[in-house]
Amino acid sequence: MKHLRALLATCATILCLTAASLSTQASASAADGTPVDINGQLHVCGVNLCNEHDNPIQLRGMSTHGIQWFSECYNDASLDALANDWKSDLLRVAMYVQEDGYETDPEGFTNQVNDLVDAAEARGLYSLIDFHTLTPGDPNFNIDNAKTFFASVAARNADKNNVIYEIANEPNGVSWSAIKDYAEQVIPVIRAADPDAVVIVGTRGWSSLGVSDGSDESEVVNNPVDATNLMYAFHFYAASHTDAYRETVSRAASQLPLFVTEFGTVKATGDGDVDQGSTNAWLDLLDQLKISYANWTYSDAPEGSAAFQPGTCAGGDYSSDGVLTESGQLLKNRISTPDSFSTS
Ligand code: IDC
Repeated sequence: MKHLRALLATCATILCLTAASLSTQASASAADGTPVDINGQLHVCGVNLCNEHDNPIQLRGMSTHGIQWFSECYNDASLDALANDWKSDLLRVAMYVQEDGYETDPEGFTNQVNDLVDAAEARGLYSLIDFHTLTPGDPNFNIDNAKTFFASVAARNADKNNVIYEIANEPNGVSWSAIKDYAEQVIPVIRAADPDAVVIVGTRGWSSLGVSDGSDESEVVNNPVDATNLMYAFHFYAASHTDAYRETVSRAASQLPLFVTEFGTVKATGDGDVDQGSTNAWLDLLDQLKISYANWTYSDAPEGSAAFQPGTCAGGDYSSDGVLTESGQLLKNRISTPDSFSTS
């Protein structure tokens, strides 16, 4: 009996080794390099985000909080933890325009964004440059700032292969056609400097594809932005946005390239209790559809959506389990599982 068990165990090991060696021919893991090493320059292929091998991929990562408030949280130690402990693929750099953001110091904020792009690149992470418009909700209010900012960051980062541009965080109180007009003015500015980068545009109703305004994805499907290599942002907060929003994403995902550039585990206020059930339902759906995501926030803000306990950034230890909130623990568990990037 003992021998039989040993024999079975040996067979299982052989099968397992065979399966492992087969799978390494087709997919790459962390052992083969960083997310940027493995995937290189990204592009949109059909409704997916594809790597340089033309295979659909999903990037999983974290968003900064507003960099005008939480710059203390973004440094070598925190970004090492994001790359090495969390095994994140992505850092979203949330640069607010209002609320003491870009408009108060264009040069300073542009430099801060570029420094974070470099820090992500040094660790093999993609960086999402988020022009974080929020209030007012019409992105056209900021169009001159958007053109100046994107002309600058696109020229400066054109030769890098880790940059994705998000041109409007959450349009609200504005029609889809006004958002589309904005996109069709800002995208050519980016393309003139950095022709091959993926661009993401926000959608109506706080990037809900219109659902939070009583509409749905059809307004985009029927009147898409006139640009290639473009994705549409979808945002959700798991305790506020549940089945109807998941159904929209399930439907829309076969028609539009979607990227969840921001989501929270809590209510849309960014605070309150973590909704584990809804968050896991969302992340299972995004995994299944290979939709990339960034979680709000990689910060120690005193609110339920933050990944770290208040005071963590001043302390400088980002790795102990004790520094994580419930939201941070959930996201670290989800993000640190192996990627399945296909390289063949
Ligand atoms: C919230 C922050 C909060 C800040 C507020 C106003 O968590 O600390 O006071 O913005 O700037 C979004 C926005 C994002 C919000 C977040 C939570 O993109 O800026 O952050 N949220 O309310 N959309 C839906 C939720």
